[in-house]
Amino acid sequence: MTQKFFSTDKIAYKGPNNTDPLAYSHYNPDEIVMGKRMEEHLRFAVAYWHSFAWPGGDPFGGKTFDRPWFPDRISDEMEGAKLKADVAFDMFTTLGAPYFCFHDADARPEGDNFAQSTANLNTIVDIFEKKMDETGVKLLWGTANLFSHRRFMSGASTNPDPEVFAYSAATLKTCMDATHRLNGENYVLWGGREGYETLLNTDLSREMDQMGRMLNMVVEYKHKIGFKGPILIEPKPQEPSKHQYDYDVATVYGFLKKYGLENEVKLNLEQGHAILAGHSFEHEIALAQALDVFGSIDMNRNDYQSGWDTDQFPNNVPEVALAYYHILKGGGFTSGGTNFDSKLRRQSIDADDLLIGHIGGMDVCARGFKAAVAMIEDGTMDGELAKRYAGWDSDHSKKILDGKVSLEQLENHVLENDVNPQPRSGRQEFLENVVNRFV
Ligand code: XLS
Ligand code: NI
Ligand code: NI
Repeated sequence: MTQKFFSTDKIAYKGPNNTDPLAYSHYNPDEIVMGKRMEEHLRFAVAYWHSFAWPGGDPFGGKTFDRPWFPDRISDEMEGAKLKADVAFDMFTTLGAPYFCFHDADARPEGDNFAQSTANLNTIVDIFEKKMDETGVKLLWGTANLFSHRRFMSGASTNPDPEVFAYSAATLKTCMDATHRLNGENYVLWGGREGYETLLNTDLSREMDQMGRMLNMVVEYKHKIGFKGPILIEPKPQEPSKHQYDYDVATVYGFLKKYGLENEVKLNLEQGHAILAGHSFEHEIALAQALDVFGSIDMNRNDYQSGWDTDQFPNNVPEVALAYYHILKGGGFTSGGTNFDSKLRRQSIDADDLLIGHIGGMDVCARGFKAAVAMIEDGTMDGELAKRYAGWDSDHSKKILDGKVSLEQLENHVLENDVNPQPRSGRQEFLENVVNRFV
């Protein structure tokens, strides 16, 4: 790189009274919390696509960002891709972000055919490998973009044309190979256009079977190449299609069960997608944990009024705190992490806006995380929960759950003991007030 892109090369932690926009006020990677460095708890990742490939368009207007690696600034697309990688790794190290995530299409130019696209990808993967070695930045997950190109307009694995299914399978293989080579810690599948607009032209049950088959092939291939990280599905209820097959955690779990994959595949949960599905983020996290399929998170919010997947940087500490509260209660991240699948607003056109967006996101997550830790260490919430269900600790109740008691026996129990349960307060306001002590 000849010219510096950002105005600084290191974002430092300056503490809660900091006013420097290019410094952290709450995210202190080295701070020990619950016996571990904060960096190891939160496992932040930068998303390659929104920060470096997205031009700032909306349905009413095109590009607002003027990046030196965009095709109108540099005619050799491969040179553009290399410059993009330079700036991307410069940003990861400037932020001190330990991880990144990418799709094939973010990183390499599309070739004239599949073989050329793959060759382009592999050239960039060589560059990534070298830069990862030099910087210590790691890959949280890789994924395939099976939704932007017009060949995928009717879906990838759910396409009515089996040759699109084949093209998608081939692309998935190349992206899994790339992720494996770069020691990616997970592999993500977001459904993209796996859904439909109208049943007038859609055979829903056939499309689900196609998708189930593809997912099984992905799992078979993962074992074949010895990829150790989990395959993660990212649920989303709509956008781009009206009805997406991966609607939410509950829907995806049903899908995994039907195709025999509930022990093979876990989930990558995005806050904005939870909101689109009419759920809170913590609901999706807690449900995935209850079903033993929690994997990783995309920590980007939606605008509550617009109803779109606006992919904004998080800025709501109480919401983020409850998300981490549940993540921590489930034991914290293993292979997963906190990926910012977030993009700038299209008027934020300066290079440093990219840094500022991520700094804010990381600070909000750090504050929320510390609040969650304080809630756990305080123990009031857990104590209240334990009290609420204490009745189930008795031997008699345990027998019920163990399947040793019938309906008739319970009738006898009620009659013999003159059982007449009295309602007890759910104490929601009290618990909300407890949460407010920490956020
Ligand atoms: C889109 C998704 C996408 C995935 C990766 O809404 O969030 O960005 O995270 O394909
Ligand atoms: Ni999204
Ligand atoms: Ni996402």
